[in-house]
Amino acid sequence: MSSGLRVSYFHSESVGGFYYGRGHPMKPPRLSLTHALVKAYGLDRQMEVYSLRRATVEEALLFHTPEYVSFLAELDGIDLGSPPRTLPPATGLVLAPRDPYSARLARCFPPLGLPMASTSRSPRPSSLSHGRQAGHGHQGCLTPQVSQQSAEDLAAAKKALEESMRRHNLGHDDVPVFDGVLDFSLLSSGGSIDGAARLNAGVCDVAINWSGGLHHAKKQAASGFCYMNDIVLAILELLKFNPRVLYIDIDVHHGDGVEEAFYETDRVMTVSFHMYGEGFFPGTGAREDIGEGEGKQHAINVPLRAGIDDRSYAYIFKPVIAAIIESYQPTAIVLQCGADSLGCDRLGCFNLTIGQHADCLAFVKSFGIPLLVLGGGGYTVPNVARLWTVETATVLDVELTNDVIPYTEHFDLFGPSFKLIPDTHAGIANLNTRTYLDKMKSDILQQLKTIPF
Ligand code: TV7
Ligand code: CA
Ligand code: ZN
Repeated sequence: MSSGLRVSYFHSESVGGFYYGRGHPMKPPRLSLTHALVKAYGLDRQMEVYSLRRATVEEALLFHTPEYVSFLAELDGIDLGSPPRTLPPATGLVLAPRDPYSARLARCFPPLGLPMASTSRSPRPSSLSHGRQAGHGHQGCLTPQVSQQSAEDLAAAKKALEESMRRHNLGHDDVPVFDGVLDFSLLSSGGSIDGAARLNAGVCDVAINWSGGLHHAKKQAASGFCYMNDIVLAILELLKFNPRVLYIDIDVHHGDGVEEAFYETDRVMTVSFHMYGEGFFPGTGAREDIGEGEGKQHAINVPLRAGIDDRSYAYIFKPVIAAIIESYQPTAIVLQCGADSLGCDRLGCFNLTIGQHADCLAFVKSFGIPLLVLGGGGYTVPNVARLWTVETATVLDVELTNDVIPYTEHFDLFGPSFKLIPDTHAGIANLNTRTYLDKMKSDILQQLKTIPF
């Protein structure tokens, strides 16, 4: 029935309780939905299930700057959403509404003991920077100290805050400062780092963290729904024991944050398949971007056009990945499984089925190299849960039949088909011609030949 592969899987219910704000396409409850389905199929009994540990600030600092992390901490320690504010109304900043799930989350957040960001000269009482304490309400009213502040001081503080927000690309629609944003990021990162550590220790063959895969975060800036780059942190952990790590990204968006982090090293090869052109986010990942310095030829970009279907995707994915593994000989692989490359995704414009997406994972797994499997994008929520459940089964070599899904408390969300594998075929034209794909394939094989291995 199952392969005997040792699989470590990371999940905590708390991660599904975060809320990016009204109308935001990134919906953490998809992680709870995925886990509910994984359990309903009994997959949790065939692997080791671990809670997400919060990455420590020290771990985060292996990639992110102290200034950025302490700014996130500072923001997360302030109850930005509930008036009366201890800060002047931050006009022009997008603040997420109160998290409806927050009451369910026990958030005990210890003081960070980090130097505060430059905005620490703002007139807030310093106790605010120590974050929320479980069981305490939000700090409601203005302290006398604050109410005595002059208008100029408040204006200066506001300006400093806005300046920091801008510098770290925070607070606009894509990357709102929501309640618990640092907590969410540390949990996601902790799962990916621990997965990497278990692979390093040789105590599992595959590690899975569906709450990871947040590939856009930069060392000192948020981007594209991502605040902390769990993938970079996990790869840094893998690099403690692995001479060469291969990163493969099948999210519909370019894996820019991971590519950038390792652009100048030959110890990590990054490969991203993504929609490219027509102003599609983030706009990077041209075929010509191949790495620099020591890292030259070690970034591989596979820019694709809208509407790519199963056949075209497999046609480019399999030979390219096989050639990369053959020539680079990675000792560990990280696969970002963003579900927004499925057909019918709310943000994506590819046309993959769940079957093909999972086949990519099966293909990568078939090389028998220690593998860290991560989540990522995915905006048609029930399909994200379906895909990552099927992919968890794929890792375990368990075949799930395409029947009505088992009953869970979320059953109603899986309508109208209620099937495990619904038709995700979008009526969108495949603009990737055979000629285009052939040229790209031969370009990439050529790129690999120029690397002296
Ligand atoms: C890994 N596309 C992340 C993918 C990040 C994509 C974008 C939105 C979007 C944001 C919203 C929203 C949205 C319907 C979609 C140029 C802009 C255009 C914000 C409206 N609805 C991952 C990021 C991408 C936020 N950003 O790879 C709140 O779409 O295209 C852009 C940038 C400026 C900002 N505006 C969009 O999958 C996890 N954002 C509704 C509410
Ligand atoms: Ca990608
Ligand atoms: Zn994406």
